[in-house]
Amino acid sequence: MALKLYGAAMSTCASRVMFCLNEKGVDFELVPVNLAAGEHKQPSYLATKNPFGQIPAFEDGDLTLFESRAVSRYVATKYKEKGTDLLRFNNLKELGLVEVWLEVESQTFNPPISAIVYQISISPLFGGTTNNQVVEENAEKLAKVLDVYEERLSKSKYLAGDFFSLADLHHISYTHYLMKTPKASLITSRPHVKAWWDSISSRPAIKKVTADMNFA
Ligand code: GS8
Repeated sequence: MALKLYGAAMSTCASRVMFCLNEKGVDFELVPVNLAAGEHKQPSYLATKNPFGQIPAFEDGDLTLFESRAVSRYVATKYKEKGTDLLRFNNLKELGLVEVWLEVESQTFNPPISAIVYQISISPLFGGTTNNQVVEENAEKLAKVLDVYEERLSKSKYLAGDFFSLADLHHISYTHYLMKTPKASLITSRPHVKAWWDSISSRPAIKKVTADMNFA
């Protein structure tokens, strides 16, 4: 039975899962969820897809999952022998480092970058305005995080080592949208971070998804 991903092509969280499915070379069906129509808040969606009323949700036969990072780890684990080796199960040290940078992405990188992207690009879509103070506060936080990345990426090509992993992949969704804002300079002003971004964003499996990631 085909894997099903409930979401939208432009969604940061759904795209995170699509990057992973593509890197693994696994077929799936993207089932559109109309956020504007509130489909994700309907009782049947809450009862059978994601009780928190968000996208994405994922179905593998009779198993339903949500939380994009958990779904991508499931996919990377289930298809560990297929496509790109995203979790490095054959090398415990490498796996340990992948785990570290997966956590850094969700705990340290994601909060400031998602706040910036939300303020500049998402809030205006829903009739809101951009709070520049929130943007600047989070840009300052993200700059400090990226200083650590710059140092790390001066020692290895990717975050967990000289191999592309799920840790790098998890960064792509929000960075893709940040690069469309004036705050792209946070990335481009750091040579090692920029080289890393150029490398991970130009992978064919990634470009297949980012081609459809536009808010406008
Ligand atoms: C966050 C899901 C989320 O924020 C994950 O899956 O990683 N931690 C979760 N989904 C957003 C769209 S993100 O592109 C969403 O569904 N927003 C609508 C809403 O919350 O009502």
